[in-house]
Order: sequence, then C-alpha cells, then structure tokens
Amino acid sequence: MSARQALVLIDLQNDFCPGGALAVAEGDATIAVANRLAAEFRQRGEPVIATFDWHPLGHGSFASTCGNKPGRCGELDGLPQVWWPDHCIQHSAGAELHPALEQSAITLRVYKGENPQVDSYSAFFDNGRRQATILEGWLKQEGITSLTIMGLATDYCVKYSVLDALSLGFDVTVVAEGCRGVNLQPDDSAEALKAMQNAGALIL
Ligand code: VGL
Ligand code: ZN
Repeated sequence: MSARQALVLIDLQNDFCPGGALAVAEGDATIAVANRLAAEFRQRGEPVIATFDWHPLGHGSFASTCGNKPGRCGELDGLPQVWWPDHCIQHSAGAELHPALEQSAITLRVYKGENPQVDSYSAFFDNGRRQATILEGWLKQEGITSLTIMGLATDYCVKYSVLDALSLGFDVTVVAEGCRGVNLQPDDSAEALKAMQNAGALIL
C-alpha cells in the first residue's frame, strides 16, 4: 500500500491574520493556498486537518496575565516563553478560522493551548511535551505516514508541528507558499524553514 497522506493546516485563524490580535503580515495570503491544496487532497480521498490555537481567558502565555510586555521573553512552567498579546480565546471571533477558508473540506479539528500553565505551539504536544493532542493517535489509526503542512505561523506553530511530526516518524513536506511568520527578528521565518529542512522536512 502506498503511503497515506494528510494535509495539516496550522492555525488559519482570524487572530493571526491582518486585523487580528496577533496579526502575521500577509497571514491571509495563506488561505487561497490552503483551499487549493485541500481540494486536491479531498479529491484523492485524503484527510484535511485544521488545528486551532485555543486558549482560555488569562492564559499564561498572555503578556496581560502577568503584567509583561508583548514580544518580550520570560519563563512559563520552567520553559522559555515569548509573551503574546491576548489571542485565540476559546469561542471568540478571533479564534475562528478565516472566513475565506473552505471549511467543508476539513476532516478533523485539533485544539491545542487549552492548559493555562503551558504554551503549545505544536499540533502534537505542549511545549513541555507533557501532554499530547489527539493528532498522533488519529493519524496512526488512519494509517497515515506522510504529512503536508502549511499555515501560521512559520516561526512558531508550523515549525514546532513539523519538528514534532518528523520526530514521530512522519514524512513531512512544508508548503512555504502557504506559510507566513511572526518574525520578531526579521530572519526568524527563514531560519525556521532551514531548521525544518535540516531536521528532514522537504520544503516546497
Ligand atoms: C502561535 C504564537 C502564539 C502560532 C500561537 O500559531 O504560531 N504563535 N500562539
Ligand atoms: Zn497561542
């Protein structure tokens, strides 16, 4: 049997798009790429997975929770932490998928970042790798060995999802055209793509 494939769309939510709480430059430029790829995957009967950054009010990664400045770094649960503006609050408009994303193509929704004590960039594990999402178990159960990954943001959730997927043994292709980064430092996205490639991802 040939490798079963899935498309993983990372955090294509309003808060990461222009006008959102943690807006990524051109974040909305990823939506057309996602729609095109999702249609191709569905046509072949392959699943399309959408992840959600899904924080409770007062999440520990929010600068506002502990009186920090957004964009600065500190420590959360013993791990280095960037302080973010409040974003992707569960059930808020900012946490919804971008309205132009074709939602009928989505097979599985994966939520992360619900534990207020720890941030969770990867679609597979929290940043301390203490708790897993449903994603790995679901992919194994479906016999999927190969992932195409794109979304927001290149230098955080895409990067850590890709590195975890590789470490779990999946073949990973990253569609760079479908990714945009936060770029707290101007080269962060380019460096993230390099790190994913060095770890074994194919960058398209
Ligand atoms: C993300 C920062 C904080 C992301 C999520 O989706 O890349 N970045 N939370
Ligand atoms: Zn977040």
